[in-house]
Amino acid sequence: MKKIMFVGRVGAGKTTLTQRLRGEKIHYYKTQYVHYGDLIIDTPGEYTERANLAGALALYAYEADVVGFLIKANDVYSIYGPNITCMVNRDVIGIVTAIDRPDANVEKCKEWLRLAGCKTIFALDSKTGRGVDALLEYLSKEE
Ligand SMILES: Nc1nc2c(ncn2[C@@H]2O[C@H](COP(=O)(O)OP(=O)(O)OP(=O)(O)O)[C@@H](O)[C@H]2O)c(=O)[nH]1
Ligand SMILES: [Mg+2]
Repeated sequence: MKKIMFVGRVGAGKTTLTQRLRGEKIHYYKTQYVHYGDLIIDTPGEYTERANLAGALALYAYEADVVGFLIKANDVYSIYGPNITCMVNRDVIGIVTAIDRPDANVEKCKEWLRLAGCKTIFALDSKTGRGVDALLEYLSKEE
């Protein structure tokens, strides 16, 4: 299995996806510090949003095989700058979460992730589980 680090703004769905991938009961928990697990590194959204905390993410990225940029499907803007993936020295994949919400705009989010530089993008819903298998399959493939 690849080790993945999740980044994304507050509420993007990093912790909910972590719970889903681990087969845990889904419950709301505000991430307050970096949760460093065996295969998943879950980070607080503030680390992605605040420049003075973002440096910590670079260090944790060294410990991961792949970094996942998350955007929630009903988000109204993207925090990822154009081609920002080239700043990460690991593979970066895009993940659109909450695709089963009635106000989801999945294609818009995929476009934001493509602009950020993500070549591989998954679209899923951690609550219903739709699309999660494709991500699991990607993570379980050794390269
Ligand atoms: N319907 C739906 N709701 C989701 C999904 N992912 C997250 N949510 C909801 O969005 C809210 C925030 O999700 P979190 O997983 O805590 O977000 P986070 O990215 O970990 O946020 P921080 O820890 O604050 O950085 C919660 O109420 C979740 O239930 C999803 O795939 N589908
Ligand atoms: Mg969280």
